[in-house]
Amino acid sequence: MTQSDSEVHPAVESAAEDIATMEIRGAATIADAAAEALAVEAEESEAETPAEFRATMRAAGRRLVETRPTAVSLPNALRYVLRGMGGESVEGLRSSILDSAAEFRRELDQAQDNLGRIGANRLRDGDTVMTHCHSTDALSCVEHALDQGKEIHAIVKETRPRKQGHITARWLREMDVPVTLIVDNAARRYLDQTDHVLVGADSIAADGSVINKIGTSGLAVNARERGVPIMVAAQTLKLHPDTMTGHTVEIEMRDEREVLTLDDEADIGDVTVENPAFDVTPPRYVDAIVTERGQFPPESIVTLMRELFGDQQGGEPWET
Ligand code: RUB
Repeated sequence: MTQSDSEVHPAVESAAEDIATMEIRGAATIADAAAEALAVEAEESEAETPAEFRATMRAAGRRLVETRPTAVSLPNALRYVLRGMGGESVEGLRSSILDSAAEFRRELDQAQDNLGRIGANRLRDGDTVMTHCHSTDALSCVEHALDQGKEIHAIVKETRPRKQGHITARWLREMDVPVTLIVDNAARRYLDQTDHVLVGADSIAADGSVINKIGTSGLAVNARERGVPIMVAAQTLKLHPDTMTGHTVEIEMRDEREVLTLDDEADIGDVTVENPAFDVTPPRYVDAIVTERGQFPPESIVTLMRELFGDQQGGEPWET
């Protein structure tokens, strides 16, 4: 059977489902899963002509890109892999996708490692970090600080409504870091015992704004008021190219049932529930954005963006 333009491989469908339902979550992990799904699509495509193969890959890209709107790592991953597609034959096209997906995934790992080494230099022996949500980039900084022989403590925010803080707490405990788990509303009180607020990012805008899990901006404002530095660990995959030309980052609104169960609603009565998944922290509340290319004051991140995206023109590689 030949796959039509609208059909995608079951592995792509399943990755898309998992991303949409947050079985796969966190910007870097989503990017990795998307690249892997494109590789499976290429490997197992039954396309008979180069045109058919290209159409199949574009359809896979479209299916994946529509899953979640805020983390730019997803379209950036798809762009990287699909722009690497080249060749005259189906076999040539297939191997170009497999090569670019493998290269992307290798670089993702490497970038996180390099970022962690740089971020760790900001942490001193005996420091306490406060975390929000679950960021593999942020945890890479802690891991490297431990490798440098530093003792690190963590105050972990629960992060309602999906409690990604529990995942962070588990990872930190696996690294033997002492963890104090707090509800989100307790954060301000515990800032007095915190040396660094350490968070990740789903997208970084050209003006240095940080888009991350809902609650990051309130935490940053409180931390600034208490004089606690705010460090954002975000590999360059999180830089949002469209914001260089004035576009804003779409904030995902999620299902009200993440906030209010049917039973709770029956008890309370009819209420409107708003459930934004992310918020925007203005650059003035951020001390440093740590990337694999070094650490940057947020206002200067646009220079790095010009260097990385300056020559990218034209439409999206998943569009027909
Ligand atoms: C995850 C989240 C993370 C960033 C960075 O949100 O906001 O802080 O994605 O993660 P969700 P990483 O759980 O809704 O996907 O550093 O791992 O890329």
